[in-house]
Amino acid sequence: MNNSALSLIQTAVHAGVEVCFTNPGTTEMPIVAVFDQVPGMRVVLGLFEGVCTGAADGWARMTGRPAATLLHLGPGFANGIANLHNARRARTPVVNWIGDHATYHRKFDAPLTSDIAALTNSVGWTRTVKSAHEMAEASLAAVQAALGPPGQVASLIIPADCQWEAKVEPLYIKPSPAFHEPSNQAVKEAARLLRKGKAGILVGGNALTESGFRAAKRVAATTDSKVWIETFPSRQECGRHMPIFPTLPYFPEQACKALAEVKSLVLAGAREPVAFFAYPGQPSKFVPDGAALHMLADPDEGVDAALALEALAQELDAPAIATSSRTIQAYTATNQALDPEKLCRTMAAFLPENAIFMNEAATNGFAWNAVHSFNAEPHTMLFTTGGAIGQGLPNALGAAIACPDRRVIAFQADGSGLYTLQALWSMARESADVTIVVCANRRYRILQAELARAGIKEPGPKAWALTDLTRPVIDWTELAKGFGMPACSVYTDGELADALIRAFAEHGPTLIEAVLT
Ligand SMILES: Cc1ncc(C[n+]2csc(CCOP(=O)(O)OP(=O)(O)O)c2C)c(N)n1
Repeated sequence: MNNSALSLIQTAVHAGVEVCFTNPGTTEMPIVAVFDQVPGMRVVLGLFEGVCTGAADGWARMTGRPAATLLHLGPGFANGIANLHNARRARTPVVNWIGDHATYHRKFDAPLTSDIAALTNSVGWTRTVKSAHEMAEASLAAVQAALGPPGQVASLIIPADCQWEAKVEPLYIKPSPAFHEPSNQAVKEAARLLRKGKAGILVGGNALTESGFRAAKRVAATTDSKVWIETFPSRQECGRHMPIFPTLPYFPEQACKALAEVKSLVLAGAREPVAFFAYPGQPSKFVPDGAALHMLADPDEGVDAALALEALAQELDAPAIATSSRTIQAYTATNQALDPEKLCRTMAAFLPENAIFMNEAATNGFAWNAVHSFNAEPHTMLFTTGGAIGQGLPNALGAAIACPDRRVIAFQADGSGLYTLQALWSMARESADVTIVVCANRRYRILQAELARAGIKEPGPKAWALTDLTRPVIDWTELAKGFGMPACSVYTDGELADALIRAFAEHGPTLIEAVLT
């Protein structure tokens, strides 16, 4: 086969795209047919499009380069939108190839015809390929658009005839994901505000690296200011070697309280902090009226926020601070029933060095960010950035394929995990080194908390039923085995510790259902 579909893939491979997560159909067959001709492109089948998009996001978060998805017209793309929303909010580079009906076939309005661009536009950059001749150039343009900076979701809509027609020469160009340097003026203004005192720094985005955190610590020590980490980071370096900073709380009353005293807030890789949701009588914005907000490094402009913090430390003549790692305390199990605290403590004690920790544990994971991640071996944390649940398992799959030499842990709330459960099958098929710990509290606990916050002391049976995951109880071990991976259930911290030790000693995926009381 020597057609334009081949140019699409060859150009993408040269541009740094090494993997395609796909659930294809007839309109993508020319692309499917040429994959075997391109050795540099790995293909991974996802059994639901949300798995493909979430995996592409996870791969890109770990490599800084886009992965591709190959999806089937509007309905296939629509199935993957929630995780593309998360990718958009995380500014992750993702390239979607979406097959469409042949150009001459569209006017017949066959059953799968729809307005694909209306969907793709909602998550980022879109281009519809008009002819086979533009395929190589369009392929490169999509990768370039995805890389930004800032990173974004880039979708190419590719009619089937544009795939099967004559080959055009591929382009051999590798764009690089260079971030912009911070402006001198922004650095100087940040220094001026911080010197005035009663200031805070909100770090986020690409500031959450070791160098970014260390620079933030120097700045904070020199100016006596406080540092918070944004509530929903995309990727954060964590561990016992990192300075300890609090995450800005999720609930508005707590976040407002945290920021109540600041006279100015410097934003490094983070946007102005606002409430996730509005609540009656609660403010949408967290920074007190009259306080100054200053953008040191705008995440939407693709500025290197870690570099900006280093420049700020230099501007302030902030002395270097000796780095020291905290010692991990010897672990003793209580052998009591698991709760979120015992769960996180045990996970931290056994986390392998250099692990990737996908945290979609929801209410079970709050204590991870607040306390336990600082007392674990160095690791990279990924987080559900856009609030659309169902990112965790696919992200873990993508991260494992991106970094085969690192152990991936999917710390997974049960309700959220059920959105994209088919990721288990792809993990098993790809022998991905993922250890999944399902926090089986058998409820949508956050929604029960929201009902209580809304003042509903005794929810009616219908309202309660909408937050309850019993009746029937979900059998996670059978589900995992059905998708082709070993699994067990644990009820105490001691059992969890044993299961983790066993899982980390093996290659390939394992699921541990941690049953919470
Ligand atoms: C795509 C999507 N659908 C629905 C929601 C609303 N939602 C937020 S949290 C949640 C349930 C979370 O339950 P679980 O994952 O079990 O975590 P827990 O609250 O029990 O800790 C739901 C349904 C959402 N955020 N995203």
